[in-house]
Amino acid sequence: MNSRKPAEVVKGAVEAAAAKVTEALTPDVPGSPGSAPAPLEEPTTPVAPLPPKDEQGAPDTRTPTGAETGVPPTAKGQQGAYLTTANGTRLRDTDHSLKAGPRGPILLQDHHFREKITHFDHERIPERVVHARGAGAHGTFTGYGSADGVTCAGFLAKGKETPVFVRFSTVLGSRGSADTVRDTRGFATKFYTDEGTFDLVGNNMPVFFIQDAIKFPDIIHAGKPHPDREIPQAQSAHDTFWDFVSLHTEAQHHTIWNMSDRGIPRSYRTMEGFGVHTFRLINAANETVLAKFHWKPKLGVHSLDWEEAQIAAGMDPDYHRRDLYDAIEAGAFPEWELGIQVFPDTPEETFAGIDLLDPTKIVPEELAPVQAIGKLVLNRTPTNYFAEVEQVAFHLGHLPPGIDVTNDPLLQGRLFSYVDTQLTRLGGPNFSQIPINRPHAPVNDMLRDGFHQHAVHAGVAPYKPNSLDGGNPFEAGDAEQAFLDFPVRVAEAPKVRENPVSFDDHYSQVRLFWQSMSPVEKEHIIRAYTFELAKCYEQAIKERQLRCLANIDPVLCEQVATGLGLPAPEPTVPLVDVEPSPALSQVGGEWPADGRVIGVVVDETDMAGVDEVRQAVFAAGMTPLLIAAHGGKVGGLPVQRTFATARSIEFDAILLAAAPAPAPDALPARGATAGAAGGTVDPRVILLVEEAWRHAKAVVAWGTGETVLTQAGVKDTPGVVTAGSGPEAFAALQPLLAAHRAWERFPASVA
Ligand code: HDE
Repeated sequence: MNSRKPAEVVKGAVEAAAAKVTEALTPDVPGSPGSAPAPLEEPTTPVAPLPPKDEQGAPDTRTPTGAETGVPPTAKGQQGAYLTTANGTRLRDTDHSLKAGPRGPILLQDHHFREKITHFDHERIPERVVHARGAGAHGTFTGYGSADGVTCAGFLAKGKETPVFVRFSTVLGSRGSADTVRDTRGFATKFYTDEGTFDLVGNNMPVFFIQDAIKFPDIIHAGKPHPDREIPQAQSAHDTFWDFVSLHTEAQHHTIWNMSDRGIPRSYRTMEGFGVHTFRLINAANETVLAKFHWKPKLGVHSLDWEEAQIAAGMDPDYHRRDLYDAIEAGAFPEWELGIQVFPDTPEETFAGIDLLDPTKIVPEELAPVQAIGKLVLNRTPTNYFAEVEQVAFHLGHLPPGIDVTNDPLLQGRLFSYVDTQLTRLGGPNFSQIPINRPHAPVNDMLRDGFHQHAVHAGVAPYKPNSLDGGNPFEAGDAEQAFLDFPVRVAEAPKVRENPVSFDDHYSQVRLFWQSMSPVEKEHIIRAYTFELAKCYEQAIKERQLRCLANIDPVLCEQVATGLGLPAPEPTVPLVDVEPSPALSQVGGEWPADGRVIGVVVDETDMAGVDEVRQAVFAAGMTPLLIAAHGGKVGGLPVQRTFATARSIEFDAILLAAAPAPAPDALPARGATAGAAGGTVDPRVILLVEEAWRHAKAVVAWGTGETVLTQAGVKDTPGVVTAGSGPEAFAALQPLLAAHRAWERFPASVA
């Protein structure tokens, strides 16, 4: 019998298995499903369970009330080699139910059958009513100390490291919907701080559709599929959405963000994040400022092309989830800086005439710069999606000392909604005891019992005042870092159901957004409105939204009206002069290319050059995927994609090392893209290059690869380059990747 403590035994087994696996692994491209290669034949000898993959993390090992357990984080799942019942009895057979003879019937006595099927029958929990589709990762937040003057929150102190879990999501779609749909993205961060958990539950857009939380069911019912046929899934391009936003004009600002390229991010790694609301920060001297939170991605803000997003929704519906996990696995850890815009805490709660409590308004960065206060690095993927990503529960009321809420009516309503929704979704009031939600600060509440209670509470007096438990737990004061509900003065006013007058301006900032866009971004916005409205059935809804567009900008309105075949109406509100905010545009600038994916088209030609390129791409922190006529190896190098399986959306750029002749499977009967194009190059390679070109991606050829450019008709166009060798081709590619897209390929029609 092993006399060591169970935790030590588990630790030993896990570490021994991990050492074995690390020896065996020589990873090149990310995406391997397990931590060790699978053998061809079914294993027959029990072994200790394999450890998680190198890049996988899991919730910290804490008790339900926040104390460290000392168990290694890898000791999460099931640790033994033998199959057991849920209660630990070893099982002989799980493939045959217990029957009265080989031909049945099944006996009611079969407790293993009943346990297995019953548990399976209850595997699902209700998906989130919004933000159902998501992906999450673990990481670390490091404070810069630069916020010390405005908040006493300890996790922002210089050099202080805090574990975090982040969940990104779409809003409208169901759990199984595609990642790349046009929508707002959630960006929710759980900081496990020493002073209690802080949840910053933001989006990738800085404004919201509504100014009052009471209207949340209205906007969501309008955006979700129609209740009769339950279509369309995860789309805003339908009558009920446009019916609502055209009638409810405070939604117009958020709507233009959705219609812009921000609605189709390239990656979660290339999204900004926003806390949206204004928060109140409190420093050690009990002085306050108002502040808005921003996440700034290290890689810059980049988006997909609309056609690319549509192809991805079919070819790889998990596009963003895969990108996040592959990047972490490849060591290209996603990074953001947390920043704040700071405003004086005045009784009016305005800044430069902008009402800070109106969640449909931004404060342009040119008026109040974003000051960096810390850095977030995501460096661990989940070990188990359900346990971590599905069960994580965020709540705006999870605030540490030094950060307080304001009276923004949207924020106030959210403070109610998040706990309320978890009661149903996670089946009771004890969801903060689920491993991913366990705080890292000690918990001494007087909340007791309830469904799924995991804590074994000691003591007899969960009430105050008491003398039986020595008076514990005691209330804390300033000296013990207690949370302070800042005593904000509330103006004397009647109890009413109405908004402040300042909330009535629904258009000036929409115009500001439009005017801050570069010409190509404006073209994309025109395209998006035209597409979405053309998908509406009701003429009246299209006409009504055109009236809204007339109040934003006459050019925008005219262009969309032309596409819809309708007259452009006149504005009904004065078109105010606005100062554009260049920070809102994502075009221009140069950005690191970490974790980008480069497709390299090869045949047997110049495989030495291909190998050099492959090494250089890895060394630059990117992933090369070789694309060839068949799988296996070409010229001794492993092939990741074939002409039949590759699609342009997987690659940020294409390198052409060769002009491969049509492969044996280039047959129209095998697929619509495989038909003979009449040229000397495989038709799927031509399609790959044509699509990459349409999506403004860089295409670089060397050697015979140049023939592909000629046959695809893209030679000598912006962002398409020929080079003398593989290494020269990669050198030519790098500045093109830094600029993200070659938009100059497509001159814009609007200024
Ligand atoms: Fe949410 N929101 N929300 N929301 N929200 C939820 O909570 C709600 C709003 C956001 O990855 C729900 O646990 C109301 C703004 C994110 O788990 C629910 C209102 C912003 C996530 C809810 C808003 C957000 C949610 C559904 C109007 C950006 C996903 C499941 C006042 C600042 C969190 C859940 C995750 C999720 C309510 C508006 C962000 C129903 C009532 C504004 C990122 O409680």
